[in-house]
Amino acid sequence: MSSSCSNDLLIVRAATPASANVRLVNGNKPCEGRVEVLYSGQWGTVCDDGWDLIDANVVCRELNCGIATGCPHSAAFGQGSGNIWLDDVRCTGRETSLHNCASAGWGINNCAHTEDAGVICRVLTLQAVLRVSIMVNADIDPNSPIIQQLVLDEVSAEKLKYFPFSVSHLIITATCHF
Ligand SMILES: [Ca+2]
Ligand SMILES: [Ca+2]
Repeated sequence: MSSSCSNDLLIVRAATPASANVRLVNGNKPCEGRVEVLYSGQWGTVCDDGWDLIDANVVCRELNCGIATGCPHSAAFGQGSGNIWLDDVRCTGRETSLHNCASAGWGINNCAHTEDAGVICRVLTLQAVLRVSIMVNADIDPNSPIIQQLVLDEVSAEKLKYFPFSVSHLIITATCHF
């Protein structure tokens, strides 16, 4: 009367730092490095005075890089050059951008580049398994790319919005009945 099949589809969403205003330089991985902020059209560094995990966490979140596990001081990721834009940074942790955190003021500092601040972020990953059931006519191959894409589109649009965190790997088990 009925038969079924299952397809395992894998969606990989790589964490890619994306922000116009802050960047991480000279890290070994994409989500770590010396913190640089863009202000007045120029990139500059952040002084490590008062630089802590709360501040680093704001940067990690702004970059879609998960949570901060480190806030290294003393130019751990090398010394920058040019402006030292921020000093005595005092984020509350609720800011959506480092630009919104309290500090001594743009360009006001008593620092040298030997004190450049860094961050180490850890990308939160979730392995989510969604079981999707679809109905197809017997003359349609449920393994065809078109059907698989339809399932993916449906899941991407309707289901992913319920995940409040970034999904790095999504395994869809599509069960097909016909
Ligand atoms: Ca601080
Ligand atoms: Ca200072």
